[in-house]
Amino acid sequence: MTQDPVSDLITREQTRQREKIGLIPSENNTSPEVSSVLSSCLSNKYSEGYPGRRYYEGNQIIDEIEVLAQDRIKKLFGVPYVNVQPYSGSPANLAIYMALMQPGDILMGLKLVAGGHLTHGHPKVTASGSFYQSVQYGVGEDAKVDFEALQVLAKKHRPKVIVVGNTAYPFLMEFDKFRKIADAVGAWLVADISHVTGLVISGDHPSPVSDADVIMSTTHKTFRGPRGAMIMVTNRGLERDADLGKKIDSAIIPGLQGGPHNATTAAIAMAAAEASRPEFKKYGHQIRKNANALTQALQVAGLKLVGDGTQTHLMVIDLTPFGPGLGLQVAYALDVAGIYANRNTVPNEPFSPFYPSGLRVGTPLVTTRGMKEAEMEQIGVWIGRVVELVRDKQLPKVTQARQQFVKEFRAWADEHRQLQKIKQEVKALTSGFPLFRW
Ligand code: DSN
Repeated sequence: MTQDPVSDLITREQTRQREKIGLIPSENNTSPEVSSVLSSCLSNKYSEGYPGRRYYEGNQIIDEIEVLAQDRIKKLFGVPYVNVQPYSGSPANLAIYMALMQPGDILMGLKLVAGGHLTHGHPKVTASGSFYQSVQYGVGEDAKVDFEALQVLAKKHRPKVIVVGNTAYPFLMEFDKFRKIADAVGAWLVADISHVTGLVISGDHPSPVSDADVIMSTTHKTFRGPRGAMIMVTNRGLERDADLGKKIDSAIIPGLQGGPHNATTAAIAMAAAEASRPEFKKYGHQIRKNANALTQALQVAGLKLVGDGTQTHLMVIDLTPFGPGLGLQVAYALDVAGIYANRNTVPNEPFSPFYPSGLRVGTPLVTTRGMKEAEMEQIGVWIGRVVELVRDKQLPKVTQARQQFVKEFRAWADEHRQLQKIKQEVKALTSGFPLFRW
């Protein structure tokens, strides 16, 4: 029997992941145990509803699995309520908004260019920015949340919900300051900790549990579980509305979703057990050490970072000193050289999210592979060399000329000898690091 091309494609992707260095801060590798749960028979079962009240028969074991996942998450974070069914972060955030707001109510979140997420009210093109009136807050000159401006905005607009969360914000989220502002205007405080959940567990980032009403996290980033999400309600949230958990449950199903992905639920339970191990704390601490080491190496290589550094697992390299709109070229050339990251906007972005002027890098995945400070130093050197090679490849100011420019740039990079040389060096390094190591 001939082999299905899908198997070959998976093998090729496995090789790509093994040979390259992954610096996308939202990506991570799961343990073999979590991976094997994901491919189990659990995905064959329909189980719309919740444990003990399903719309389908045959869910005796699925019920036990979901309760186990809930109990482990509640214990891990110290929260009284959790829903582990959201398919991912975007529907989870929408479910929270459905539970807390009516269409047309005012939502406040961090601007995308300042490091916020699309689902935090990015105007016009997103559900959160269309169904609700979105008022966005930003950052100051130091790239940190401008709390004075945020307070003025909140008092003026009196939002129903304030979201504190990020995807490209390198600093700690100061939940207590957000709480004070939310209290002053009677808003719900929602913390989206998707990026930093693992750091919250390891004690390397403050926990939002005593300040937020509702907490959302995806489960595949620093938490190192399957692709999915969870919504937690804190004691504070339940004190304000004893039915809040039920409202979240209803917003997930029947509000937004159908049957939960049961293999994912079991993998969340497995990942929660892994996150309770002492080794997980070491992993969280090492993510931070690696982020500091990479920051230093990038700065030694002459690169500027948004906010001049990091307090978390990620950094945004500000490429505007070399001219605006260099993100795509740097990200593409790095990938050719065996290092993949993602282009990203910078605060006061002179171009656009598609042709941005920054590069986002982070250390969760390389930490999972067992890399430490010495490897971060080497990675910083490689990134510096790649930026040096492409810094004069400036994006045309004329919009119509850009597609052709990108095509020619890619052809140039694909053949570049220096990039190929770095790729071989990267391959030699990654051969010493498995995809997952405790
Ligand atoms: N797409 C994720 C990230 O890369 O940060 C957030 O949803």
